[in-house]
Amino acid sequence: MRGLNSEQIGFYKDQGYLLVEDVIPVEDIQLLISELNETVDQNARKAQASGELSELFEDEPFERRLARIVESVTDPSESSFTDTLFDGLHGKLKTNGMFAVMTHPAILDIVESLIGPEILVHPQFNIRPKLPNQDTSVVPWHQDLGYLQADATNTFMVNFWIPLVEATVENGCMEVIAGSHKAPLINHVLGLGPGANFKGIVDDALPDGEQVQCPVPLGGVLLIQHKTIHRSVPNHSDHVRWSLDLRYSDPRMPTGRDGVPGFIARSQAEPTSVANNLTDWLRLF
Ligand SMILES: O=C(O)CCC(=O)C(=O)O
Repeated sequence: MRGLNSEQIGFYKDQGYLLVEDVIPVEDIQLLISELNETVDQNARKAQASGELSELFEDEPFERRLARIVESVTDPSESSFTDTLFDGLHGKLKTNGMFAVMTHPAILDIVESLIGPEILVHPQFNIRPKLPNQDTSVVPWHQDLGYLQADATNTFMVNFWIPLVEATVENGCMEVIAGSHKAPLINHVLGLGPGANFKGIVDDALPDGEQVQCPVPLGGVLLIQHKTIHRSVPNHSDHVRWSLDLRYSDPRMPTGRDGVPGFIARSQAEPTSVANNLTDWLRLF
């Protein structure tokens, strides 16, 4: 696959979202998964050493180990346990595995087919381990622009949501409101979601439009735009719904994140500006 075809581009521009299957071969996300596995292992050992965890669950696979660890402790929300266990497992992870996915040629080809050959990996990105029945990782309706400075309003962003395990309705996939990217930026209020920990849009302010559940098989991606209204549903499975959300834009346009650098992943105009590896990326900080 080299980018999106015209039918896919038409759907994405009209509906504000697009599901694309078979984008990233599973072996190409394996380095990131191995890094996460390694971090889970180290964190579990630290929690065990400090007496906060009795069993390491070493034989559990990637998608279940963290969930089993959390289930096994009496108060998993105790902050020193949470700090130890989730250290390096959420948010803006900067590793070789993350760099490899962010700069994956199949992903950049999709971006190029939408915004051309000048491509910035946007500074706003996340890795998310969404645990079973965990309120604080259920994200309420929002637009990504609601989390950015207003100068990014006219920046066309290609936002990717990429599962690291198959994402299903049961384990907490994304939902989008079709066509909602054509709405203006809607007021975002604090304290929404079942954990009251996110900024989002109250139900009464949602525009009309079909609410579409978006399961994504491993290797697939969900694309949205910065005004597409979306949320994630609760994880009622027995495993962790690991995912990444990444954004791409034209480096000449405002990112809405002043002071936080993204990095250039492709450029015809200034090829020497491209970050070729993790070291080049880290050098920007
Ligand atoms: O992964 C999730 O649960 C939510 C992701 C999200 O809201 C986003 O990428 O903006």
